[in-house]
This record gives sequence, C-alpha cells and structure tokens, in this order.
Amino acid sequence: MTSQTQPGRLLKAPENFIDPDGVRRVFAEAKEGRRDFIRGAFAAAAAGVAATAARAADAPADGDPNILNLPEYSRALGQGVAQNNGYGVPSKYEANVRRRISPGLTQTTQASVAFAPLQSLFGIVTPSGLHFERHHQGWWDMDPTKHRLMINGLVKTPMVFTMDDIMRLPSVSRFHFVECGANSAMEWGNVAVPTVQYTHGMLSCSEFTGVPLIKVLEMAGADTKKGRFLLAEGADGSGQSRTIPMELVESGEVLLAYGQNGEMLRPEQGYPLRLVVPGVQGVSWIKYLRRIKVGDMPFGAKDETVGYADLMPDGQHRQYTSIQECKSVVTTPSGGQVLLEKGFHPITGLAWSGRGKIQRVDVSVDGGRSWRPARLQGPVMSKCLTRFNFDWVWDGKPTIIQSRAIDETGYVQPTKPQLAAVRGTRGIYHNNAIQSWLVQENGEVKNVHVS
Ligand SMILES: Nc1nc2c(c(=O)[nH]1)N[C@H]1C(S)=C(S)[C@@H](COP(=O)(O)O)O[C@H]1N2
Ligand SMILES: [Mo]
Repeated sequence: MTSQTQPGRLLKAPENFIDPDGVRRVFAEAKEGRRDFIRGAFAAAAAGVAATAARAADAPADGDPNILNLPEYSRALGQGVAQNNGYGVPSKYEANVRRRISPGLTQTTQASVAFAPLQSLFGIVTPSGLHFERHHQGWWDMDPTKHRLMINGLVKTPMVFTMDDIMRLPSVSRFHFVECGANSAMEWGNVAVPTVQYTHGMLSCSEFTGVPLIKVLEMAGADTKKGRFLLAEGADGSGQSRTIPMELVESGEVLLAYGQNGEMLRPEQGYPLRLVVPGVQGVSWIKYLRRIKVGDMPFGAKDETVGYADLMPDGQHRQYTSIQECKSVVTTPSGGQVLLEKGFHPITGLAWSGRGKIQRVDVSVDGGRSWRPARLQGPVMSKCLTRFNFDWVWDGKPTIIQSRAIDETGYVQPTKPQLAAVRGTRGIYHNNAIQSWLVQENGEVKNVHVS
C-alpha cells in the first residue's frame, strides 16, 4: 500500500481526474488485501499461535507485509555517489510531478506555455525544474561568456557589461513570485479547465540573486530626472521588450538576476541574466536580458501595445498594466483530486500580492456563505507567495471550497462577478478572482464557476 492509497488520504491530481474509478479500485483492493492478511493472522491464532493473534489484534500494522518482509534496500548496498552523475534528480516515484501543457491552449513548437504543478508542491518555493515557462519564441541555452548587457539612452556613459562584470558587483538574494499576466485567463469565460495546474500554474516563486538595477544605472550616470522610463530588451528572437517605470527601479527592488534557488538561472528562465520586477506581471521579467535603455517616455513596445493590454467592457483597452493584484487559490483539495473518505482533510493553498505582504486569507467551505481565517505559514514576505493552511472535516456532502486573500494595503480579492462587473469577461489578462472547487458527493473535486 503506498501513501497514495492510504485511507482518508487525498489522491494527487491529475492522474485521478483521468481515472478516478481506477484509483478507487486500487484503494479498495489495497484495503481488501490488508484485511485478508489480518484474517490470516487470526486463523493462525485459532490454530494455537495465541501471541501472534494478540499482537495482530492491538496492532493491525503487524499484518502489513511492508513491515514483515524486509525489502532489498534494507539488506543490500545502495547506489554510490557516482550513479547520480553529479546532479540529483527527483525520485522515480514522483514522475507524475511535471510541468504540463494545458489541454485548452493551442500549442506551436516554440511559442509555448508550460504550467507548474501547484497541486504537488509544498511551502512557497517552486523547484527550478518545475518553474512555469512562457516563451514567445522558444528558449535557448546561451553561452554566458558571450552574453552582454548594454546600458544606453539617457545616460552619461553608455556601458556594456559581461556576466563577470555583473557578478563582481555586490549582490542581494530575495524571494519573489512571478505570475504571467495571462494566468487564469481561461477562467474569464465559461471554460473551467480541470486542475489548479492549468487554472493557476503560470505562477512560480524563487529566491533570486542579483544586482539591484539602480546600481548599474548609477554607474552609467543615468539621468533619472528626465529618464523616467526604461526599456528592457531580451536577446531571444521574440525581441521581447517592456517599458519599466524608473520609480520601480529607484525602490531598489528591480534586480538584474543571475541566481535562482541557489544556482544559476535555468535556461528556460532566461540564463544567464533576467530582470526581476517584483509584483509586476511576468512579461516584464525580461529573460536573456541584453539591453536597458533609459528614456523620457513609455516605449510602446509590441508586448505592451499589441499584446498584454486588457479589453474592457466599453471596448477600450487598458494599457501598461503592470502590478499583479492580490490573489489566492486552494491547491489541495483542488480540481482532479479525489477525497476518498469523509472526515479530516487539511486544506492548503497559496496567496500573493504584487503590492506587498499578504495580511490574511479566509477560507470558505460552504460556497462563500461563511468565511474563517486560515493559518498563514511563515515566512510571510512582500511580493512573494504565502502558504496558508486550514483544518476541515468533510461531512461527505457536496460543497464548494474557496479562498479569499487580503493584502497589507487592505485590498480584498474579488469574487468572479465582482471582477466581471468592472472588467467584463472578454479580457485575457489579470484575472485575480476567487477560485471555486466543488467537492462532489463521490469525493471528486471539480472546477466550477459560481455567480
Ligand atoms: N526574452 C524573453 N523574456 C520573457 C519572455 C520571452 O518570451 N522572452 N516571456 C515573458 C513572459 S510573457 C513571462 S510570463 C515570463 C515567464 O517567465 P518564465 O518562463 O521564467 O516562467 O517571462 C517573460 N520574459
Ligand atoms: Mo506572460
């Protein structure tokens, strides 16, 4: 019996949503098999081996073949350090924990999105190999010795930095989330994609290491009086570029980052250099960063005019959107998972705000009729994911589970109808509405849109 089939345990998405009946069968068989074994122990007792029976009766675990039969790994020599090739990989039993391409999105080979498996992650840090990916023209593994960063525009001395130059400057490390502005885009309409991986998985959180951009701008003598805007440009073929307000950079928060979770950035995340713009939507976090140009007005780049503009109900477009507003989601139980039994189930999820720290998260287990505060798990950091937990006893009846985050500015995450009243339903970006998970009587959890 594996932990995935333990009574009362919740099964992991998404294999269960593909075949919940299969999962139930395995569960029933495992339970049945164990009962047979215990019955066998009683039979042995009846035949006169009384001591065994007494043990089996007070400690049914005695009947577990996983305890009685010493496995190979308890008897033989394990693998040597040479077998891991110098870089560890996850257990083969975790092969289901993967980035995935949404069934609802059209995919081309290079313009692509891969979603992070939020339902399988703990705490707040996204393992680098599971960080979501969004590439406008594919990713590259660029030679860091040939990579250059140019600073030009309204500066005294235009400068070019090598990676060595950048990595010799004093650095800082900070935890921040990055969320694509199009995260939860499918939820604007009537499509309810099956799992939290697809509803919210364009979200990840890492410890980033790098140099505050303002330091480098000071070295180049940037004119911060006139130069109130920057253009950040990537080296990949998409010509990804975004206007960054100087104000954000002056706060010292914007980083020229080369480190992610203790090692160099992954190629998919912009190796060897990316912009970290805390609180701001992912598109501004330019990967493969090759140029920062200082200017006196917004640049009107394609990624802020043609794309990444919000279609409002009156037909106008909201442009230069930037901050990711306060949002949260329950990651367990979530769409595709199955509650095998009524009784205690921990509810857990993530909350974040582009405007600062999370102050409170409320959870409803009755479709929004009543709300109770969840426990925030520390550390609670600014513009970073915050993990919340909530104890719940399921009575076996269908119900809807939701979470609602409040940030330190007092902003309250809106319901879907509240958000739609202001923003309409034809947009793609910046959907931070409350997510609803329906727990059905059979224990299967489903994405639903409630009004
Ligand atoms: N150079 C470059 N930077 C880029 C992109 C890109 O395609 N090229 N995609 C942007 C978008 S839309 C997002 S959401 C984030 C995604 O970052 P990730 O792939 O590290 O998750 O990177 C941004 N930076
Ligand atoms: Mo994005």
